[in-house]
Amino acid sequence: MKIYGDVLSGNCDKVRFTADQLGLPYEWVEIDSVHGRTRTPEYLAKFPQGQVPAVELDDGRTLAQSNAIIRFLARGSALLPDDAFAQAKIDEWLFWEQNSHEMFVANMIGHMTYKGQSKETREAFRVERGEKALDHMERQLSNRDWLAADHMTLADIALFAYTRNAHKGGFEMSGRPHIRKWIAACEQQLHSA
Ligand SMILES: N[C@@H](CCC(=O)N[C@@H](CS)C(=O)NCC(=O)O)C(=O)O
Repeated sequence: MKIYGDVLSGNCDKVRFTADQLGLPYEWVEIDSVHGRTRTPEYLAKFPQGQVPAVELDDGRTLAQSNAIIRFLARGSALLPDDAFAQAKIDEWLFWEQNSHEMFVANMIGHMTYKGQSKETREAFRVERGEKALDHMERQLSNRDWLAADHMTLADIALFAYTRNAHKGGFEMSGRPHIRKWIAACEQQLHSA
């Protein structure tokens, strides 16, 4: 399998972390998404959505969208338990991540890192929605170690990717001890793979 990704992208981190955690062999193809390499005719011919991450399987089939990819890679593993309801609880987090977290937390990280803009120039509604998303996570993690099960699942990997860098988007994490504890647990688990 080839993983097309940008090392600076949290969406791509999700795929890398999942593959590494499962010990799946892959070739990493670095694509500079900030400087238009996802928009070349060659890339678009393979991946019409023009984004990373994307994967190309050994038989030539391709798949895009970080959460679709990690769901495919993790099938049959503890990261995505077989039980239908357990999977649905993980999906609940994966959809929420794209709709209510990534658009705001990741966007502000990009604003202050790739674009080099100041904290003061962040869009107010994105800051507000990002704070709300982090508050939700903090509450959810106040009485559990992992987001969707009693062990690390894809829900944790998907949310960890950008939450670990939320401070780089100007979000204050010192008052969010449960998220910080969970980040440390995710790091420990992923680094021990
Ligand atoms: N919903 C997509 C978002 C992917 C995405 O936003 N990729 C960015 C990098 S993080 C990208 O490829 N940007 C370059 C472009 O859109 O041309 C996913 O989860 O995979």
